[in-house]
Amino acid sequence: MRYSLQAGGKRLRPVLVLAAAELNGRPAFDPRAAAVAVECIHTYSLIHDDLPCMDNDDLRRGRPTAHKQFDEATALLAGDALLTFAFQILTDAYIGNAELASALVRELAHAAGSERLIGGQMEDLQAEKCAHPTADQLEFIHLNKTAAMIEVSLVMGGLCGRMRPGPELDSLRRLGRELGIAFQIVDDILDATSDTATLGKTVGKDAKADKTTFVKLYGIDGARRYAEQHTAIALDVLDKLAGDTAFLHQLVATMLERRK
Ligand code: GRG
Repeated sequence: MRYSLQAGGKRLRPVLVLAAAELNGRPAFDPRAAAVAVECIHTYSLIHDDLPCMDNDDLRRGRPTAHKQFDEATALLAGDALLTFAFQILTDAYIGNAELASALVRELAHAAGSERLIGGQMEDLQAEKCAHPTADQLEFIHLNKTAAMIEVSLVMGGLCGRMRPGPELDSLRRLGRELGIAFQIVDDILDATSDTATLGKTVGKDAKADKTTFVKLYGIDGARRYAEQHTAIALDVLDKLAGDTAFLHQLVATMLERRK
């Protein structure tokens, strides 16, 4: 658990939790536990995604993957434990506010469950058996596999900032969806154009496996334009939100230019 969590990574999701929590000034509730919980789920999903029965990867965050460093059983259990630990963190940290704790647990459970993160992963596995997955299928996979965790990070931050269900939280969800798809498109572009040393994970796997990606469907330039379109919508949604959106604006725009 420590090996994979402490390997680093961009920490995008926890930063989104903190940034959303601070949109309306000093947050009502400390968002740091929520931020760590999201990163635990994200790290678990990477450990399991790298397993031989999934993507079978040797390198992650610049280090051997957990099953390479230890063994498959240890990697499986580390992932399971991080998944469970996320909910332990939330219930322990927010025990003094049952309404907030249950809202955070509910959001995270939905995002990480069979209808979002795991559902997206399952669809991804099914699509590999399909000769020509469609653009709609690809969008569905990444709305769930990638965007769900980005979306829930913003929503959990909003909840820590005392946002209630309604237009503000709905805007954060929409922002997360658009940013999530843009993030995945850039991920596909980097897989096709970057190198293993820079990314800290094996590149070129999608093309080698002839996997349907945004790059395969639209080409590098087309994918880039598509990422720009989603980013523009994300920024538009963000700019209509009340509060100090400057940091999130810069973060969302920067994700389009990321190199890893
Ligand atoms: C339940 C068996 C089982 C597996 C779960 C859901 C799942 C497997 C895997 C999905 C994980 C995955 C690869 C999602 C794609 C999203 C993505 C581009 C992840 C990489 O995120 P970054 O670039 O990573 O933010 P860092 O390392 O920077 O945190």
